Formats: sequence, C-alpha cells, structure tokens
Amino acid sequence: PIGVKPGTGVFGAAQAGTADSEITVEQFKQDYRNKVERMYGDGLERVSDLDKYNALVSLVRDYLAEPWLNTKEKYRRTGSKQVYYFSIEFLLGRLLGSNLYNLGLNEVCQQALGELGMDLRTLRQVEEDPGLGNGGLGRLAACYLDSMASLGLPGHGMGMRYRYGLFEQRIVDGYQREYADDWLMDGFYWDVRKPAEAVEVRFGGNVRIKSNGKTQYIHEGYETVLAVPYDVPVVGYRNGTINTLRLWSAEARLSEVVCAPQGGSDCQKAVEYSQTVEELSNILYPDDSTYEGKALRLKQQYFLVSAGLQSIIRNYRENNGHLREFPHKIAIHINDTHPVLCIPELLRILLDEEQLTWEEAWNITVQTMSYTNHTILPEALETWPEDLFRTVLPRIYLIVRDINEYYCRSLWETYPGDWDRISRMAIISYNRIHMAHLAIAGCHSVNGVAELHTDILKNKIMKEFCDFSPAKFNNKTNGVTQRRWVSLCNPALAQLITDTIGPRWVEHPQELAQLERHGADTAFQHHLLRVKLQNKVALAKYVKEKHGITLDVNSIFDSQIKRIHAYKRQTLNVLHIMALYNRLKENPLLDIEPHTFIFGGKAAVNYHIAKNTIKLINSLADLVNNDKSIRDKIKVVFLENYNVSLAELIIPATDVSEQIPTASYEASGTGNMKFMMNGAVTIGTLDGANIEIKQAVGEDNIIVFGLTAEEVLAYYRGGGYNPWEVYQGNERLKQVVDQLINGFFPGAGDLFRGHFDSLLYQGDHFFVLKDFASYEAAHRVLDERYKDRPTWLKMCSANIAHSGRFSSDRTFAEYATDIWHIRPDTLPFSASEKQTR
Ligand code: F58
Repeated sequence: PIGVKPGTGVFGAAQAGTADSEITVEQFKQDYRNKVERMYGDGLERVSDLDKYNALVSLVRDYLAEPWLNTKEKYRRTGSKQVYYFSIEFLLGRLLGSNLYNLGLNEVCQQALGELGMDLRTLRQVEEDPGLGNGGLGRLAACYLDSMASLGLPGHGMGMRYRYGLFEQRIVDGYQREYADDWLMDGFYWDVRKPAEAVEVRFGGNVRIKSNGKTQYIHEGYETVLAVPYDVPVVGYRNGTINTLRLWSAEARLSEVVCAPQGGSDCQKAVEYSQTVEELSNILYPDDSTYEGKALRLKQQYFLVSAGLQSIIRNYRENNGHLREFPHKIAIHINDTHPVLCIPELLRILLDEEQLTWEEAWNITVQTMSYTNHTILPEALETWPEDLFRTVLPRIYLIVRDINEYYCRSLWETYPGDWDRISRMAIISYNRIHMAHLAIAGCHSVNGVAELHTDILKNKIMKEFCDFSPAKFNNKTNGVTQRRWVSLCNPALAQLITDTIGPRWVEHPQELAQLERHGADTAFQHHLLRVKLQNKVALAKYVKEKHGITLDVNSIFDSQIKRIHAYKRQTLNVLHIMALYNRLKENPLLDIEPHTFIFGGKAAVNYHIAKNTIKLINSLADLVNNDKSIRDKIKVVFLENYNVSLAELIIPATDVSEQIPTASYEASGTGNMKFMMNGAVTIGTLDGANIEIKQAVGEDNIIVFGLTAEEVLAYYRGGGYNPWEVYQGNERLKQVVDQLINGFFPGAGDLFRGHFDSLLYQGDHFFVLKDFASYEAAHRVLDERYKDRPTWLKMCSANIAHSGRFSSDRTFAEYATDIWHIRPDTLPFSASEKQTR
C-alpha cells in the first residue's frame, strides 16, 4: 500500500496499544453491516447508495471518535499553544476518501466493501463537495488544515456553515447559469452539532456611555443571533491527531423570539423572523450590490468572528488560562480581510467583559493576531461605509474609531505634520473603514503568499505601512497538500513514486527530489506515460458521459481551470486556440500535435464580461469540435461546475498547465503547484509562485513567456500601451481579434464586442495583445518538446521531483515557526533545512 507506516493503523503511532487497535477486514465488514442495520433497519442489500455512503461515514466517525477525544485531552494536558485559522471559506472537497486515507483505513475499507460486493469509489462519488468555498484562498485554508493535523500540531479552523454554497454552475446554450448549490440537501454526516456550546452575537442597537470613575460602554437595544457550532474532525495522516474545524450556523431561538418585541406574540411572525436571522449563514458571498446585501456581508463577517472568539475565550477560561498569557497560548490567523473584525472583537471582549486597560488589551490583541493578504486587486481590498458599519456594529465601530485614533497618533509621532501620509494610512478615512489598514495596525505579522507578491506589497501597495513597521512584513509562499493532490487524486502516480523512492515522501515531500535521478530512466518514463494515459482515459470517460464529447487520449491535454477573471486571461488562451484553428483551416495537413484544450471555472454572478468569456469558450468549442475539416486535431471543452472533485480528475490527466495571468496580478496561484506535483509542465508568465516554480525546476522544465511584473508596472506608470500598434503589426493576431465580431462565430452578432472593445478601445488593461506573440511562440516550443517524448517525460519527472517545496507541510511549518511561534522541534523542516531549501 502507498505510504504505509507500519503499525500505525487508525489510532496512529502516538497512541498506546496501536497494534491492538488495527481494524481488520473482517471487523470492518461486521461493523459496517451492523451500522447499516442500526441506521436504516434494513439489510445492506436493500438500502440505497446514499444510505450506504451515510452508514460508511457514520462508521468512520465512530472510528475517529476516540483519537479525536484523545487529541483534545492531549492539548488540554500539555497546554500547548493553539492556532485558530479564521477564514470565510474552507474549500474542503470530499472527505470520505481523505479521511479513510489519513486514518490508514483505505485498503481495509476497499477490501471489505469489495468482499461485500460494493465499490468504495462509487460511494466516494455519492458525497457532495461541501459548498464552503469559492477559490484559491478557501482551498489553501483546507490544505493548511490537512498539514496542521498531519504534522500533529494544534491548529484548528474557524469558518461558516453555509446552508448553500456559492452557486452550482450549469452551462445552458453556452452560457453560465447559476443554480442554488444545495449541498446540504442530503445532510452532512461529518459534522457534529454542539448546541450546548452556542453563543450569542449582537447586532444593531446603540451604545450608552456610563461614566462613574471608569467609562463603561453599555450596548442596548440590540438584536441577538444564536451562533451554533458544528465541529468537523480534521484527520492527520496516520498520526492519531484529529484537530477541529468549527463551522458556525446562525439560528433564532424561537421560544425567545415569540416574547421579543420584534416578534410580537404571533407565531407566524416568529417564524418569519427566524428566517431573517438564518439568512446570515445562508449563502457564501451574498450579492453586495445593494445596501442590504452589504450589511448582510458585514454581519456574516462579524458573526463568524464574534462566535469564534467567544468560544475560544470560553474554552481558554475553562482551562484556567490567564488573559495576560493569552498570546503565548493562542494564535489567531486572519485569512484575507474577511475576518479582520477579530481585532476589534477581541479588544471588545478584553475591554468590556474582562475589564482590561486599553494598553493591556491592545498589546494582547496585536501579539495574538496575524494576517495574510491574498490579492493586490484594488476591488478586493475591502472597505466599508462608516454609516453602515456604525449601524450594524455600534460598539465595534467605537472601538475601530479608538484604534484609528491610537494608530494615527503613533503615525504622527513618526511623521509629525505629514497629514497626507497619515490620512492615506488611516483606518477610517473619507467615511470608509479600510479593513487591510485595520489588519496591518492590529496584527504583529502581515504576509504575502509568494515572493513577488510580498515584494509588491512591501514596495508598492503597502509601502508606507512597511516603511512604518517593516518587521511585520514577511513572505510565506503557498503550498498544497500532497496527500490530497497526489496520493488521493492520482493513486497510480503515488504508487509509482513509492515504488521508486519509498513511501516517506507522503510525510516528507522534500524527498521527492530523489526522483530527479530517475527522470531519464526508460522504465520509469514508460511507467509515467502509462499513468498519465490511464488518467486521461478516466477524464475522457467523464467528458464523454457528461458532455457527449469524445476526446483523443493521445492528444496533449492542456488545462486552464480556475475562476474566470480578466487578469487570469482565459481570453489569451482562447485567442491562441483560434489562431491555431485558423492555421489548420488554411492548411489542413499542418503537422501539429493533436491538442485537447480544457477549461473550467466559475464567473462571479455580477461579472458580466467574465460570464461572456464562458460563452466565448463554448462558442469556440462548438465551432472547433464540429468542424470535420480539421480532423480532430483540436478539441475544446468547458467542464461545467468546476470544483475540488473535478480538479482531482482533471489535474492528474493534464500534460500542460496554463498559468498565464498578467504579471503582478496573481498573488501566488496554487493550481500551478498541484499540476506540477502531478507531472504537468507549466506554460506561464513570471508571476506569483510561477517564478518560484521556475527556480525550483530550472528554466528547461517550464515554458515562460510574456511581460514581467516590472514591465507591466512600468507600462501602467507611463499610462498604458498602444494595443493598436500590436494589432496592426501581427496579421495572425489581427485576424483572431477581428473574428470576435465579424461573424466567425455563427449567430454571435455583437456578443463578443465587449471583449473586442476592451482589447482595442479600452487600452487592453491586461496586456492580452501585448503578450500574444510570445505566448504563441511559447506554445510552439512546448509542442516541439512534446514531440521529443523522452525529453518531455524528463521534464514531467523534474516537475514532480521539485514539487516538494510547494507542499503545504513546508508552508505551514514556516507559519508555525515565524508567525505563530510554535515549538520548532515538532516541525518537519529543521531551521537549517529551511535555509538551504
Ligand atoms: C487567491 N485569492 C489568489 N480570492 O488569487 C491566488 O493567487 C492565491 O494563490 C490564493 O488566493 C491563495 O493565496 C482568492 O482566492 C478570492 O477568492 C476572493 C474572495 C473574496 C471575493 C473576491 C475573490
């Protein structure tokens, strides 16, 4: 079996008597039959797949109950410092496979089910992807949970339990249509509801200031929402550690609502009221184009933060923690600006409830909090209108005002008289509250997610803050968990790696480097090719069943799967495919490698041009896939409803990984890392973590193109560039740009005029035309390399071999030592290893 650590079984090496706790196939079968009978009052033969799946989850939960309890007890007993990772998103993906794998039960379960005439893979597919995230930052949070537990460290998640996910994407007539993501419809069997640990969160009302010697703030007339936690076990890899992801759900206590002034005594009203309360945790990123929508988003953020902090402090108190010791025992991490209200909320608790002085409370808060920035896009740097903030959170508003005053005073001491600078850096300015400024002021650490991104933060976006407090700023290049992104999603590759270098890489991903010397080995290459083919066959089967399109598994699978966004430049990819198609039309005998271009991703509901890009891709797919004259040399597919499970199918089957953002925009990227771990070769711009991938694999094993971030930023300083010159100067490019509007897409009319105009009449802000020629040239290089199969396979192996440093185990270890100050002796990379990596 892959990555087996002998004798560790379900309960892990850390547990006493592990050998006895191993679960045999016989035992598993018996437990499972009993479980089905007890849950459904029926025999295994007569229940549905959903019932079988639920019973299996329930059984796995039984198995992990004891180590979960032991882990909590161990943390209590040792008093070790606990990390709480607050995030509005946790894009977990399906849990059955990963939990079985991490528990070391995969093979036992597979065999047991097989003997019962069932197939584990089928049951794994019954599981809905939890609708708890949207993109990279949510998936990153999920990777960190896996790494924290797998390294046996006390790190937990704090998130929201959304009733509905972002949305389910369906493609109708080539367009994205959004449907409710009803992921909880059949229940979620992994979490445990903890009503006894519910807390109250307060909104609205007003604050009365009472002064008798000491000023007191009395919050009155507020509305109370009950926050009920649901705990999800986070299973470490065969080490007996089970951490907790706590998800909060908003509820109304109807019995109390009936007597409350808002509800009157009317039952109907009470039910209506409960619906408005529950709206709080109904959906991820509710539409914020209206005042009510904005208020709802702000309420959601405060709800998560307040509930999470109250529960942390309650727990801390119960274990007799002294508040002055708080930062030595608790680290709170703020994932992007959405949970930044952690700062004023902790202050509120320390000031109003614990009666600490401002200085004491502020010092504790700053020492406890740390913040990660995930973007430099101005529209994603959150600000709130002051009025709305004051109305929704009156007490928190006063605290933010005090923080602002305190912070501005300290700025004044360093920059006396420099009003301009102080107003640029203020937390409240021009009637808006700047959440990133609040984060920088209230945290001891601010980090970017790749070296370039951190440099841009330090030298541009947050330069003045960095000049003021340089020690706070640091880089933590992202990582992904090799357990989900290789072992689980690509078991054939995992087996090949284990057969070649042994199983230690699953826990020590830097050992993948040993593959380097096998890269040129014919037998190894042969196996690698077989693994890739097998994965392509699996993806092709899915595409055939779901979309009715036949893929050539001997073609180059070239994938761009990520949110649809102008800066990610799906349009550049499309224009290149159009040019390739044109070349084939001109010369049907053109000798090119057959290509399958795969797209997947959601466009935000209100982001019209991105939604139109989806239509553009699908229009191109219709044209190309139905044109017999090009003899199936290229195929284009847009895979509907991209999510973690789909990524797990696409990534192992991909040869070429498209990472082509306008340089400077992609903070890091994490898809790029997943692809390289699975042996795909990147075609990419020098942006985000692509730069570090290039450093890791060497320039022969990645194809880079396009403007650098420095060049892009220089153009912006000079007012942009002239796309007309580029357009006029490149026939092939001119042809494809014109084809956006000249009837090339049958029946499209003016549908893609928005794209056309943005490229030519609106200055081509994302440098699509400017980078086109070099992108096309890069593709030609790629094709050349692919033709020479041994060279290509060597490139693939090099990518796998050098992916170890992009493991979230490494990233997490860096967070733990540098930011959270967790004991380094328990970390996987020693300090000296870190230097040389
Ligand atoms: C992503 N951000 C970055 N934001 O784009 C990506 O480069 C990085 O690798 C990743 O974070 C992890 O650090 C991201 O996913 C969002 O999804 C925003 C959430 C709030 C609404 C706007 C999008």
